[in-house]
Amino acid sequence: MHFDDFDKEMRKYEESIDQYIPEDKYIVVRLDGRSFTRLTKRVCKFKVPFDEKFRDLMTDTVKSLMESGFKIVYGYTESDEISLLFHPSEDTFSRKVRKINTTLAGEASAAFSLNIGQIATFDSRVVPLPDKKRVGDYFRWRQEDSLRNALQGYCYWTLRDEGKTASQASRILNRKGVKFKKDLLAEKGIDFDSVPNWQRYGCGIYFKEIEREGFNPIKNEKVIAKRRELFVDYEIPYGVEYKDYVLEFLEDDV
Ligand SMILES: Nc1nc2c(ncn2[C@@H]2O[C@H](COP(=O)(O)OP(=O)(O)OP(=O)(O)O)[C@@H](O)[C@H]2O)c(=O)[nH]1
Ligand SMILES: [Mg+2]
Repeated sequence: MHFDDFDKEMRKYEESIDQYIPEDKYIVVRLDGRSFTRLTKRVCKFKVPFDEKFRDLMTDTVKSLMESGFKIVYGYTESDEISLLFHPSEDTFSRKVRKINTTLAGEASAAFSLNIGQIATFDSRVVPLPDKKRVGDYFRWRQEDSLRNALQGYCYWTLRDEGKTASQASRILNRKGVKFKKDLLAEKGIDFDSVPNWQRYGCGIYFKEIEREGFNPIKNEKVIAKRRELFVDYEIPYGVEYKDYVLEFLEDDV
């Protein structure tokens, strides 16, 4: 059989489960560290419940992803997960799900592994969203997840610090609401509403236009050069305001 025919015949199997994100859907991609409970507790012994070194590894990974060639206008990270918002005009790989997922999971795993000095991997899923309202809801959802995790983490580690075993601490917190948990922390002198913003709400990463002073040796004069630099926001707004904050990035001129 001629190779071209053979190629066509075989490729149809490879392409049989390919999916594409329609042009009228917004693209968000979420990546999550694989078995990071083990990595953060046993392998690297990061501080609990939060460690700035771990946070910086995550924000550096988001920066690598935002510079990897896709039109990503906003990145968000909390715990071991990353969410990326694509510009509506994104058409890399014809918006093929397989290519987007595998490329970004590969980039994130490589960047994080190089920075930490050992193998660490991320999974990736594309989340197609129907409209701006849902884009806003998506990011508010992940922010609520961050807030819930932070409160749980503070309570759990406070109980562990005072000598409770893992199962005792989990039992005490099982099915308890926000008020119970905040009161528990208050009794131990921790005002949960005052813990650092990034721990409760996560970090936002976006491009900022920076003006840098340069020198033109031909004209022998100072020049102002504009360039886009990635900026990490550790003080992102919460709730409805966060939604407006995120949606503005969709208006970015890429
Ligand atoms: N010590 C420490 N751990 C952290 C920090 N941020 C996130 N983690 C841990 O990262 C883990 C993330 O949880 P998951 O993604 O649900 O669990 P996982 O073990 O990665 O499991 P899979 O994602 O299903 O592979 C949790 O155990 C968190 O406690 C941090 O700043 N310090
Ligand atoms: Mg994980």
